[in-house]
Amino acid sequence: MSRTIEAIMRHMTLPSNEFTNQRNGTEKLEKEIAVRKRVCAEGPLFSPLSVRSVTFRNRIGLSPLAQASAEDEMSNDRSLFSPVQVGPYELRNRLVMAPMTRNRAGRGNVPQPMNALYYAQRASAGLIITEATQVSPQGVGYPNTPGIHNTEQVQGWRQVTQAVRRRGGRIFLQLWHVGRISHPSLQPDGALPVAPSAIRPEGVAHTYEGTKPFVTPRALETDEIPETVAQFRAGAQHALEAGFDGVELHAANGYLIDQFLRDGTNRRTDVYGGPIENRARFLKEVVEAVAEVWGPDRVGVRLSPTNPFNSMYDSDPQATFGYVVTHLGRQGLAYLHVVEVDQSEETTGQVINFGRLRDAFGGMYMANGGYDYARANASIANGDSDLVSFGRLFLANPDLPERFANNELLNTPDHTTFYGRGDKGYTDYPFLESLTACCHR
Ligand code: 8OZ
Repeated sequence: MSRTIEAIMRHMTLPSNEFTNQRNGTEKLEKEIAVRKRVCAEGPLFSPLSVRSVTFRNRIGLSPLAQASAEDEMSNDRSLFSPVQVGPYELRNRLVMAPMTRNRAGRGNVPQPMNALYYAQRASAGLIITEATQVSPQGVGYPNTPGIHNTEQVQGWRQVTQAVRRRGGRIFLQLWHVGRISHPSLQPDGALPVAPSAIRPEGVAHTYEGTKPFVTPRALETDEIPETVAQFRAGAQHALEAGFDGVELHAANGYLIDQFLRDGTNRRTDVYGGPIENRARFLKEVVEAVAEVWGPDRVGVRLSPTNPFNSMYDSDPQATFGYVVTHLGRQGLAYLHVVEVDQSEETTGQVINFGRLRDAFGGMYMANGGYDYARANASIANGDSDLVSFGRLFLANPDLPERFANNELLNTPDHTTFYGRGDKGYTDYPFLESLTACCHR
C-alpha cells in the first residue's frame, strides 16, 4: 500500500479494512467523493483545517489526498509539497504556475472574466505568475496580450486577483516590455519599436494583420532610459492597486531587459552598454524602482541565460549572468526564476552551469524548463532548486498539484489553442472528476 493511501486512511479515520474493500472501481471513487464532500462540508472553505501536525490555512486548494501526501513528504523535509517561505508569504507547496502568453485579453488589452476563471482554476499552485503584461503601450509586442498601464486594465486585473484570492491562491504579475520584438502596427502612432541598439531580430512579428517581418528598432537615447524605467515603476504601482501579491520582472526570452543584458543585442557606447556592469544597469534601475513600490521581498526576476529565442546571443553567458545574479542576490528579492533551456538540444552550443548561478544568487531559486513531477521533486529534495514552475502542464491541468500528489494521469496540452481562440483550450481542460464534484465547480 502506498504511503499516500496509508496516510489518507489515517487522516480519514476510516478502518483500514473498510477502505481496502472499497479500493476497486466505482465504489472507491464514490467513497472518495463522499470523503471530499465531507471535508468541504465540515467548515467554511476559508477555515483552517488541521490534519495531525499540519494546519492548512483553508479547505480549497489541496485535496485531502494531496494534503495527506504533503504531510508524508514533509517528514522528508523538502519536496514539491513542502511549504516554503517566499518573501512574506508561506506558500503551501513549491509548484508554481509559470508565466504563459495566451493572447486572450479583451478590447484595449484589458483582462476579462474568462481570464479570472482561468487563473482561479489554477489557484492550488503554491504561486501563480501571470502571463507577461505590458507596462506601457510602447511595450506591446503581440495581439491581445494584457497591459497594466491604465485604469481599465487595473480593474480587469482586480477581478483576477480577487478570484484567485477567493480560492486561497497567491498571484504575482509579470511586468513586461518587449523592446524590439514588436512592429510599428502595434506601436503608438505607428512608431518604430525601441531597443538598446538598432539591431533587427530575425523572423516575423505577430500583428493584428497577421505576421510581418521584424523591422530594425530605434535605439533608445540615453535620456529616454529613465522614462522607460518609470514605465516599469508605474506598472508596479498599478499591480499593487490591482491586488497582486507581488511582481516578477520579465528579464528573459529576448525582451527589452534581456536585450540590454546580452551583448548580441546591446552595442551601446554609453553607460548602458559595453561591460556587463553597464549592460546590467537598466535591470538594476528597474529592480530598484519596482522594489521601491513593493519592497524587494515581493519582487522576483526571471532570466533565461542561454535561450536563443528571439535571436538572442551572449558571448559569455556564465560571466554575464553570474554578474547579474550576484547583484540580484544582494537586493533581498523574493526569488530568482531561471529558464533552464535544455542545452543538449540547443544550437548555440553554449553550456552553462545553472547551479553556479543559483549559488551566486543565494536566495530562493525557481527552476523552469520541461520539468515533470519526478525531476521537479528530485530537484527540490536535492536542494538544486527551491521552487519549480510548470508551463504547459499547468496550462492543460488546472489541478496539477492534486494530480501529481495522487499520481493521476495528466491532460495533454493542445498546441492549436495556446494562443488566442477564446474558452476552448483555456478554461475547459477537465479537473479530476472527484475534485470537480467537490471543490471546483
Ligand atoms: C510565447 C509567445 C509570445 C510571448 C515569453 C512572453 O517567451 C513570452 C511569449 C511566449 O516569455
